[in-house]
Amino acid sequence: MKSALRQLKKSMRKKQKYINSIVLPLLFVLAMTIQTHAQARAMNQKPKLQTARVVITDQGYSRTRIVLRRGVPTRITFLRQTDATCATEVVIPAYGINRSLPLNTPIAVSFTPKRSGEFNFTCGMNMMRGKLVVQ
Ligand SMILES: [Cu+2]
Repeated sequence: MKSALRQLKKSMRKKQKYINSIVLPLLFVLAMTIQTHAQARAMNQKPKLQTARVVITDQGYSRTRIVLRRGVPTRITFLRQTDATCATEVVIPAYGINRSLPLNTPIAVSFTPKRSGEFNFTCGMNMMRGKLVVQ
């Protein structure tokens, strides 16, 4: 009788050891995996719109490099604040865009970058230049 009880205790202890060594680590890995997947999904979610703003002053374009994500609808707002440069229009040849920029009037240019690479935006005479970097 006593030995049977001891046997039972022993087997329960074994079971507990088994749970500690196998099941708990598995649960931990499972939890980590679920969390990692959730994070990856959140990071992969595409924004609905990406925007940038370029101001044109006596110094030229306020920025000459705009990094964009491929496949995400894009709106770039150009604002010309000076008559001293020739940037009275903006041209983005890769997207067939050619818009005039009236003084002190924000002009929004919209497109969706389909290919990765570097594409110019320029003034009407291709003298002032900036780059769209599509990744
Ligand atoms: Cu020019």
